[in-house]
Amino acid sequence: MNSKTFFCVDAHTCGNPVRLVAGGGPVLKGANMSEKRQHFLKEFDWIRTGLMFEPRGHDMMSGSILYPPHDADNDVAVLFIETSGCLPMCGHGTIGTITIAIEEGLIKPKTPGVIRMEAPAGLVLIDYVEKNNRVISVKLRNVPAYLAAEDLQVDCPDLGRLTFDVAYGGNFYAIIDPQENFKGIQDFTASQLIAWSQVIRKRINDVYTFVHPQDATIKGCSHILWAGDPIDPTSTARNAVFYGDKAIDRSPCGTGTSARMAQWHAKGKLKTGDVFIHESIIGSKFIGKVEDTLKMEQYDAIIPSIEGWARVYGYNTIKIDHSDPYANGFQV
Ligand code: PYC
Repeated sequence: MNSKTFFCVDAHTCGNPVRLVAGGGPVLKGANMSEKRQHFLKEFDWIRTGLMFEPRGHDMMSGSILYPPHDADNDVAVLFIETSGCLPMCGHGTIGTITIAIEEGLIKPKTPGVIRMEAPAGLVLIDYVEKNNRVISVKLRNVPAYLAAEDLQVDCPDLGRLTFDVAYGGNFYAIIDPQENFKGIQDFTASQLIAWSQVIRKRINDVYTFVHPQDATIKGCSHILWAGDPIDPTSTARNAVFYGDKAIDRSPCGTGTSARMAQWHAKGKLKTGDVFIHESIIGSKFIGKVEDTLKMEQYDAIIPSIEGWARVYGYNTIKIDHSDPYANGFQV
């Protein structure tokens, strides 16, 4: 087989891309999406790199592939494909994927307006609002989120020593709140944040280990959440989330917002029922809420919800020709 064609629908969620592979995705082995994620990473990762990296994608590119659910009560199962790998969970990816799937008729939910979605990180319950064949908003009740560690330290080039917390919201986040050596993202460019993130993420993972208590395949601090002042004073907070090797999320980051709400809840700054409006680097917003709490192993976890919107902008038939020297993509 010299080439493979993928039928994709492209959208963005609050500014960050979502490329849903509607045709051409591989058949995967596994009893759930966590196992299928491992199979994909072992045998089909060229599809991810070919579709996410340059020349067919770019540093921020992110996408998904739909699978039938493993439990007949659920509506769909989703694999997230990103420049960073296959994330256990992706909030902006979910909002974009559901918007595309409903508008394009790729999912027929058992109950209109409600979708039970299996992600590698667990079950995600979704409510969406549709008007005139357009999805206006998507609200996801995420997997449990928790504060994993507090007051850790890392040395950052230029800034010096930084104190950070680590929280899980579907991925592990190092959260850098404003402090003596870092007054907030408003003082810095995206390129500066990216350069520092590359260094400190490595330093953090060299020293500390983070493993999900219920799924050992979810491990490592993959994302850095830099905090700062909101642009709109009615927002709760703003962030710049670093992911992959060179990306700052243009959306407010669903799993990052979940992690931050878990951090605030654990510190007594948010309580059950509170709303948390999170702004992205470009000022787009997600509405977060602490829906519930639960005990998860040794952690006091929250059930966060995230609400946002996405827009479909194109249909993309992409060929990966194996004789192309850049078939599997590249990063500079
Ligand atoms: O929205 O969860 C998210 C996300 C993760 C990486 C980029 N966006």
